[in-house]
Amino acid sequence: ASSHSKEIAVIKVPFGLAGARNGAELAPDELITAGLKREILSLGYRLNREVRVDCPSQPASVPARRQTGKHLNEVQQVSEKVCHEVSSALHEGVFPLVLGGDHSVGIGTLAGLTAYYSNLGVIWFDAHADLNTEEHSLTGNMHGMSLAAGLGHSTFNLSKIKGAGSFINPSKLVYIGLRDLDQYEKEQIRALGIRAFTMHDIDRLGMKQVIDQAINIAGSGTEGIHVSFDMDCLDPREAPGVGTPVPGGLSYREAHFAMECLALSNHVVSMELVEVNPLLDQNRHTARLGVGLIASVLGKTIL
Ligand code: NNH
Ligand code: MN
Ligand code: MN
Ligand code: MN
Repeated sequence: ASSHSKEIAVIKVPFGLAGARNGAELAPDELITAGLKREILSLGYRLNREVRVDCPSQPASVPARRQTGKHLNEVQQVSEKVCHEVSSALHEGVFPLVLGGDHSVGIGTLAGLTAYYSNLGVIWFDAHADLNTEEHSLTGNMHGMSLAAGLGHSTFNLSKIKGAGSFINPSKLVYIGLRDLDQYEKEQIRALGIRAFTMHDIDRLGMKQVIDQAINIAGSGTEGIHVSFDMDCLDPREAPGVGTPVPGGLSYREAHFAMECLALSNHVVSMELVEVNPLLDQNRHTARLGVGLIASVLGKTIL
């Protein structure tokens, strides 16, 4: 599967229990309402299927101890279902497009990708690094632990998910848009040597240099690039409808330009878009921006 395979599986994951506030569970429907399917079809893709993963909306029990991550059981259930849907699509040659949900959905996406790929590049667009473990997280929110799970650092990690393959290689992981890191996450990025393009780097180098280098790192010597797109990488003026807005983010054109370059690279094999929060949005603005960015990754051009 790659972005030139013209079949897409839209995998909707209405799960918001692992975020900082309610609302992300409403995003898959909001993205559909904002015109996602129309965009996909007008780009010449076939909608192979549209799956809605059944997600718990009320915790089955009192939240688990903070040290185990809040709502661990629910996150685990959702991760296994998402893993199954993503790996099924890949095995059929269909491009998986995962619609979160909060970013804990990314654990299941990575699990499903590693079921199929053993050498995957990942570009993680985010204001945050999502590298916390249960022990180091200051909030206990598992949307801040997705990459720790993907790399195998947290107790709940890919090895606990039925069907997942091996962990993500940190040397093939690239961040874009970071600006709000916990101390432990800073230490981890340094210790692991992860390429991290912070907002400072984007200001200094410009998005063209940043995305070219990111594609080079994640796309050379790998089977392809997975794009994990947390909408809070954008500036809150562009994307107000996210659970944890942080000032000083990507502009509209920086984000679109990065997506357009990814499309031109022909290396993208899957995408997820997470953390849209319709309850905090203004006139569906953030959802519509998310749809536009997905269209750009799938090859929409201005001319
Ligand atoms: N680092 C913080 C935490 O662990 C914030 C994470 N919030 C996110 N991540 N939105 O992308 O809770
Ligand atoms: Mn995130
Ligand atoms: Mn984030
Ligand atoms: Mn190449």
